[in-house]
Amino acid sequence: TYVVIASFYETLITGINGQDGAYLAQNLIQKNFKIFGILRRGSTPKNERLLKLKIHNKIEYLRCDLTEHQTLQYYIEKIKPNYIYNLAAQSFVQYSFENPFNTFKVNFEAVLNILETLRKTNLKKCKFYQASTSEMFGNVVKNNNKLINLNNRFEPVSPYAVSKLFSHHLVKLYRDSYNLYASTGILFNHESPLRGNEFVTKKIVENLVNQKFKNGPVLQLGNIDAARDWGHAKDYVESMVKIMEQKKPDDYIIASGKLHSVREFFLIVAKYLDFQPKFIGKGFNEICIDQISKKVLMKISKRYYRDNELFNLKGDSSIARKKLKWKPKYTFKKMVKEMIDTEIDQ
Ligand code: G4F
Repeated sequence: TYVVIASFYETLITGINGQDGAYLAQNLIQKNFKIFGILRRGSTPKNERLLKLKIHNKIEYLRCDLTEHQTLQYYIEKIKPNYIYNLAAQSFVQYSFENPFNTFKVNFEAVLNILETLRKTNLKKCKFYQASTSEMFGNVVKNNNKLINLNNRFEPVSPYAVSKLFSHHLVKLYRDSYNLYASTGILFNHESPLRGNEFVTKKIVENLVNQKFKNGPVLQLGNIDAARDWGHAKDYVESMVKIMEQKKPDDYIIASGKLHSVREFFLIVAKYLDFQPKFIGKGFNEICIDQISKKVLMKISKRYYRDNELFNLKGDSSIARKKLKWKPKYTFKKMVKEMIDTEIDQ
């Protein structure tokens, strides 16, 4: 007699073509999960990151606007997924100041939509993961020797952070009121070669590689003394998987616990590319020149300054490390090097 063992679990990922969605799909495909990916409606499917990882034809695509309740409910009832990872978001903080309506629609309504569907269809076996964010804490910790933990208050300072906090509370509400398995990962910044170039790390890498090899234009940055706790997206999606393996739903902080400034990030990239960077001037007049070619590499632009900046966003992930046995494989330096090497090879 043979025992048939199901070799995969049905998993629905929203935002599958984002940096995290693509790495998560790759991670779960390796573990033999069956992946359904929600893509926005449009004439051509946007799946370039999935193509880069060569997993584009291992995914079943569903076309749906996440704020359309009926379509989403139809898909969820049809697939009856074991897992739903909600990674779709308007995730660019600066844009959220310019378009708070759109930010709220995607970042809040979609979550409500999924949770309501799970409640109404009574799909109790389905585990739900919500991508929460360190941005929800704002500038709550002023002392830069201190790490942010779950006992700190939330003090969001951007429309993006407020929308994410709304959803974070919504997840807890559904977990406590309806007994749904709904967890969150409060992830600090995480980067990779798949990062979109509106974010500062990828913007710097892409620009300096272009300046080095293609005579590209001068880099324009905002506040280069802002600092972030930067990890690697591949490590962070592994934490999502571990969060969903837990018996009970909960909230976890995922972070490296180390802070690096944008200036420091820029310097590492410039030096790796054999520039000899030197900063001259102050404030909005500060520039960086390459001492070999005397070319201006970077200048400051007011355009990229935020209405409200965060200064000490550094997280304490000790609970995740202990309970989930999560341990990042990448160091900061290794991550930056991978981003530059990949950019050069493209
Ligand atoms: O790369 P960023 O745009 O990322 P930000 O705002 O920290 O948000 C990212 O991480 C969050 C997790 O904590 C996520 F929730 C969010 O969705 C996103 O993934 O900016 C990083 C820092 C900021 O302090 C910004 O002011 O870099 C500073 N910066 C300086 N010049 C710049 C620039 N940021 C961008 N995007 N472009 C600049 O020219």
